[in-house]
Amino acid sequence: MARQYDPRALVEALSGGDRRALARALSLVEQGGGAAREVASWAWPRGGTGYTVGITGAPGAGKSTLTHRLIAAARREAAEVAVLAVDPSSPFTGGAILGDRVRMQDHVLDAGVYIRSMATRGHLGGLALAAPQALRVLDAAGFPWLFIETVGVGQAEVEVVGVADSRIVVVNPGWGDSVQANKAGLLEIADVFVINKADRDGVDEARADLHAMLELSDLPSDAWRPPIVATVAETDEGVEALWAAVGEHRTFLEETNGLGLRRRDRLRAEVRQIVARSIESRTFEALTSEELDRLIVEVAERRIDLYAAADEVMRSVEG
Ligand SMILES: Nc1nc2c(ncn2[C@@H]2O[C@H](COP(=O)(O)OP(=O)(O)OP(=O)(O)O)[C@@H](O)[C@H]2O)c(=O)[nH]1
Ligand SMILES: [Mg+2]
Repeated sequence: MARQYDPRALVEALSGGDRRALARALSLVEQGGGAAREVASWAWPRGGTGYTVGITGAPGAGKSTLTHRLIAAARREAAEVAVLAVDPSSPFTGGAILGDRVRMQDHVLDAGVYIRSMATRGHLGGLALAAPQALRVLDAAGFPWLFIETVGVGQAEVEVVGVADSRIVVVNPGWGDSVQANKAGLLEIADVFVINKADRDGVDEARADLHAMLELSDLPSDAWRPPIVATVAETDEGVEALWAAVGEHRTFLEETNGLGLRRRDRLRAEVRQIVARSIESRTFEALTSEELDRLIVEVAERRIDLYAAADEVMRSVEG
């Protein structure tokens, strides 16, 4: 069989509420390649109604427990929720994702909640590219709330959570945890800070750290100031306040046209990424590996320099 599932038919079915079609479409997106592209293309015009909330922070900070609580908060408003749990950098996702599944299993019998995990499959860039497309497929399925949880605090996580409209950064009590998050670039992307595990000592220290860093970041006076919310995800304490903070951020974005701008920035970055990737793959398709080897030998023997070699490669695609 040349093609097991027709992307167009899958997208039509999933936007009509067919969850099995949704699962298949997401698998195609995860696998990448031509079918992923087709699914994304068919899904795009059907999306645009969902609002994405990203949740990131260090491993074990309590992201999954919080996500599970936020699902419940959204469900109290009778809104349907889709959750994408991704682990961009760890090759050992099995355990973490399984843990998430177990933690979120309260919701498995709720037809208004759809939970999907995505693992790295060994290449980092792949997931950074696939995660936004997976969100768009979930968007096309009509979920008004889309949650994306990423594990860890590396560049890949920053990139993945960057697709979200509102971004929650989770830290734990004590000095220094938020400084780590800051180093990883999370301060810049945070719309709401959460100090989770507030049942432990050091909430004030964490709050002071965050305040100090926010002061230093020198935000313009009309910019959104990320609120700092303390939670105990285990007991649901502070979760209503967190949900309210997300709602306020959303309102702020919608009322200031920030949402449209933020989404356009994101789309611009993604289109650039796609262009860069296709130029790269086209370039190396135009060149045989023997030709490339010959060129590299010339560089290695210092007959030409690296830039000249790169120019040579570019010429092969132009010519
Ligand atoms: N004391 C305390 N423990 C918590 C709280 N929230 C979560 N935990 C515990 O912290 C551990 C990690 O919680 P998770 O929700 O799995 O954290 P996570 O950030 O999703 O973890 P990874 O996905 O593995 O990075 C679990 O044992 C939770 O029960 C809290 O508010 N207080
Ligand atoms: Mg988790």
